[in-house]
Amino acid sequence: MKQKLGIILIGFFVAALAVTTLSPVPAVAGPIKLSYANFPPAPTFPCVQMERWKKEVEKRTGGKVSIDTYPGGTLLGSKNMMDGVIAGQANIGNLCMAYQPGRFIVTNATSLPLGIPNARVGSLVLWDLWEKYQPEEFAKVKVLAMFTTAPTNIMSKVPVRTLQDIKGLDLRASGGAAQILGAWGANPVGMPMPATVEALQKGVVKGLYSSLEVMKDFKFAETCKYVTMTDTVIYPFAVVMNMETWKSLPKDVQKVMDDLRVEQSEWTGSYMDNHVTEAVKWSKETQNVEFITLSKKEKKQWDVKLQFLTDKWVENSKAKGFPAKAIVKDIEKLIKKHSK
Ligand code: DTR
Repeated sequence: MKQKLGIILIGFFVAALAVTTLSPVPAVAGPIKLSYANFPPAPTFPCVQMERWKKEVEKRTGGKVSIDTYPGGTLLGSKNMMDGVIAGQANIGNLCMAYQPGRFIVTNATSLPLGIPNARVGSLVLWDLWEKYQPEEFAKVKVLAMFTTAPTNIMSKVPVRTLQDIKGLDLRASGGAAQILGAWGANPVGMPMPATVEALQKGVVKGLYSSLEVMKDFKFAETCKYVTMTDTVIYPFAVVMNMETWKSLPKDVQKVMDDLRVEQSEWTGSYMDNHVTEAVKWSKETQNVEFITLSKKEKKQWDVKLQFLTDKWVENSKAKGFPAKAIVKDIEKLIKKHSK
């Protein structure tokens, strides 16, 4: 009897040790600690939404969960975010899917020139699209939020008023957005956002193509004194959690995170839209930036050059086995639905 009890106790001890070493959920009392990695610097929108999520989860779980945030690529960088989270180097990570166009084919379709009007609508469209298609590349993670930037514009050191002005101009962009610059005749230079600061300073690029909140958050308005309003495509983002971490969480904590998913996605879109307005005002009033609106005739010429992009994407993605036409139709329908 005594021997049996001893074996049971040893078994219990081994199991408890396994739980404490393998999972982020502690066997002893105290909050569940989770790490959350992000690639850009703390004041930028991906990190602002991260801090908001952290605060809400800590509050809504009554302190049961405590989240350590790592902005600025201190734990994982922009290109190894997804794999780092899958490998468990961080429990949670925020990634820009546009930086890996070939890996996130379905969700990156939102960055085709289909007329997403703002980040709030973009985020809701992206969420619904992801939920409908549940692409395989997310099978190893738990998706906690999906959101997009506001539409993209040209920020440059030299004025861009016509297609002639953009011809051969070195502009930084990534993913689908880079293709758009190419279609207009610019020379797209691909790099993640954090690398852009130095590239602009060193003159490697003459400007960039992004949502306009970066004029303020990265202080690009100090070097880029011209903005050409194109309001074209958005960049899609995702927040993902390591699957083992997710499975190890208590049901009530999972529920808090599940209930936050759409809310957080929409919150981030709205934050982005408001912050763009603020950054534009700041750039005009304190940095003397000129905002260039293309004439109707000029804009038409720019738009015509983008028409082939969606057809090309459909053709390529269909060849890879994706229901490409249906995806584009769904995005168009969802834009209408969420714009109401
Ligand atoms: N426009 C994309 C994504 C992006 C927009 N704002 C930020 C801020 C920080 C990191 C990425 C982004 C881009 O140009 O990379």
